[in-house]
Amino acid sequence: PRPLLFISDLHLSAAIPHTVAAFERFITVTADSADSVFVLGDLFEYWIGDDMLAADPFAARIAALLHTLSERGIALYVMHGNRDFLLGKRFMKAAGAIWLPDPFVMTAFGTRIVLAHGDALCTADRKYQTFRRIARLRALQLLFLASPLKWRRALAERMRVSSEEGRTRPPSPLYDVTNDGVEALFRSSKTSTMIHGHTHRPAHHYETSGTRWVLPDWDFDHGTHRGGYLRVDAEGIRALPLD
Ligand code: OKV
Ligand code: MN
Repeated sequence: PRPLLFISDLHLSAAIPHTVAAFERFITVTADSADSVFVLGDLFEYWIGDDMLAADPFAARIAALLHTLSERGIALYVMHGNRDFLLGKRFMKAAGAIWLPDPFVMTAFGTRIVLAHGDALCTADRKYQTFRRIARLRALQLLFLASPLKWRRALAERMRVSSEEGRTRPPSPLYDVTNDGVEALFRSSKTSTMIHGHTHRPAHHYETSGTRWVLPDWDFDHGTHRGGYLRVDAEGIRALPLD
């Protein structure tokens, strides 16, 4: 049986062509022998509405690239991240994707696995959790989506700049998952295997209630070669670099 591949946190935009090229290679070459591809959030650097597909050639190009998966009989599942939680039905159709709620429990090769983006597990970051609760109100989303694309772009740009200003080196534990968040998800999902992204701290952890795999973020544009994916098959779960 063919493997399942998991990726997240590509943060794609036209400004990072080498990362886009690595993703193109992953979709056309690496994924060609897979059963399915799971994108666990933050495929895009930002997403301010599905009308981007008509207004932004880059967005349309990525959707068309993803659509080649379903054309080859490879299933594509897309979960929202903290940046692209406005990816909607029109995008899913253009990409040939099936939307997954966060969290989502699946069974792969006989093992129950809980999938999440990971931002909801960062419970120590109270400021972010407040933003998350507000920005996920459906009424507020509809109001935002009804405003001119130009305004939405301006707000996205301001938010991007201020979030980059707030970034710290070394990364603060405030922006990592908490033990409370992880244990609560193991308990509510009745699983002992978890896969998530978001924190940009790729690892395999043995927690109190199970095993936790953290996906890497991708960046081939800032003098770095970061990226990779998880492969799940009959042998188990394995972290792999890009070829
Ligand atoms: C998303 C983040 C930019 C982090 C706004 C309602 C409200 C949605 C929105 C606006 C911003 C998503 C949709 C974006 C996340 C950033 C920068 C940092 C840390 C509203 C619904 F409240 F304003 F009406 N947004 N965009 N960041 O540009 O994609 O998560 S975004
Ligand atoms: Mn994220």
